[in-house]
Amino acid sequence: MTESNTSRTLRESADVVVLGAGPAGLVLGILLHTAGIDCVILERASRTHVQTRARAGFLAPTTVRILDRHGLADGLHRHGRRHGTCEFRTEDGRFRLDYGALGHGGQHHVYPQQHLVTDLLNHYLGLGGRIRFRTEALGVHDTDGTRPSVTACEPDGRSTRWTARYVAGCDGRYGAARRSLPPGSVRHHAYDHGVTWLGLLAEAPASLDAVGYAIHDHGFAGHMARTPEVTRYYLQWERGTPADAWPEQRIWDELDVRMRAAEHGPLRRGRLLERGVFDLACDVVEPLRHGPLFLAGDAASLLAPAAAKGANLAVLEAEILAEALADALTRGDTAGLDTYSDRCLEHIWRAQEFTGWMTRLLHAPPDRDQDAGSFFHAALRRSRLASLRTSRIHQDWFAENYVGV
Ligand code: RFL
Repeated sequence: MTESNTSRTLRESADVVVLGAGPAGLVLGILLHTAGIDCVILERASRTHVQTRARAGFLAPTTVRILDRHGLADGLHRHGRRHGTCEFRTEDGRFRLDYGALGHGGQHHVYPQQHLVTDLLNHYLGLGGRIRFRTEALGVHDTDGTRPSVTACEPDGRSTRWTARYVAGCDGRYGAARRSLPPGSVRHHAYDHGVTWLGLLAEAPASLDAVGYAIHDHGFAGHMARTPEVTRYYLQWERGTPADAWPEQRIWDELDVRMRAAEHGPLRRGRLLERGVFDLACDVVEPLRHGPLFLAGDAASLLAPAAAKGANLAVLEAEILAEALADALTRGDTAGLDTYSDRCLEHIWRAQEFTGWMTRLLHAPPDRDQDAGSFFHAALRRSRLASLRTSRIHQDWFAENYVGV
């Protein structure tokens, strides 16, 4: 509701102001709106940008259950594909794990994040949900009191001050929510795995019917299906090298080498639609709350994409937070808000642990011949893989963690 309107600052209010329209913010917005809570989503990017930003693709069974529970999984069931196999390629040959038949028998659904975001957005708008695109939150204020506010920059350059009962920071690692946490109010645990990846989207069908993880002296290479026409590839990349440093031909040749295409079959090549360089770094904010400001998704914790956990955690946290906010606003029961951080951190640390384990499994330290320590770590990695290849108990553990959040 607009409270007053001056030429300089527009004043508005909502019970919950949600920052960011990624998976976390949209699921949260839908569940709050459905519970009759007055909320608004402020999103920095345009609608087109939000609906076309390619990122995740592997959704865990828990995520699908949550989306099913709230009637949000129609598109996913119609167009997504089930997936339950991964293949490791190393100097010792290759082996496959049918993780969908191991552990608790969980499979992924492969459904590109931008399609999920489009479905969520359409659902939210269909409910009459309020969202402001191209509106950047600049800061969250008054978080030491009970009436926080958010300053935001509108598409026309004017600023708005939103007052709220609660603010949900779902605006990622570099968003306004994190920036607005007063110094010393939370702990920030950051860790850099020391590895950089070049992420690629290729206009080409998948080259194998499995997630491919290739470990090579040149570095890691990965293959993940997205849609029948588009496949994601990864190349371990020298830190500091720009994404466009290599021509397409060289990238495909290097993927061939690392994925050992000569031995195991050719890769289906296609135009590279997108390239992005990112460091395998991770962090956790603890607790995920400062007064009436709550963090969810990448704003709460960033995970390296080695184990495909980020979007899954974002959806899980959004559901937990929505329930807690609805209890607080409709019944005055704040117990859920008080335990929100601890409940989510349990899942986050478990996901961080497995992601760290995957990262150490997939990356041979460079220059291993020159450095005794590097040789030692490479030998540990090889032994870890041998255990995964041969031990059913290890495989069950892997499967449970690989699809779980
Ligand atoms: P998002 O999706 O980043 O959305 C945040 C939104 O906030 C907006 N925003 C702001 N809005 C207003 N004011 C501000 N000041 C703002 N600052 C930012 C942004 O425009 C954006 O729209 O965060 P969310 O919702 O927390 O979701 C997290 C996931 O997007 C992320 O964890 C995953 O993409 C990670 N990830 C994967 N996760 C999986 O579960 N499975 C996967 O297969 C998987 N593959 C991946 C991935 C991440 C990747 N990247 C980004 C390196 C593959 C890749 C390549």
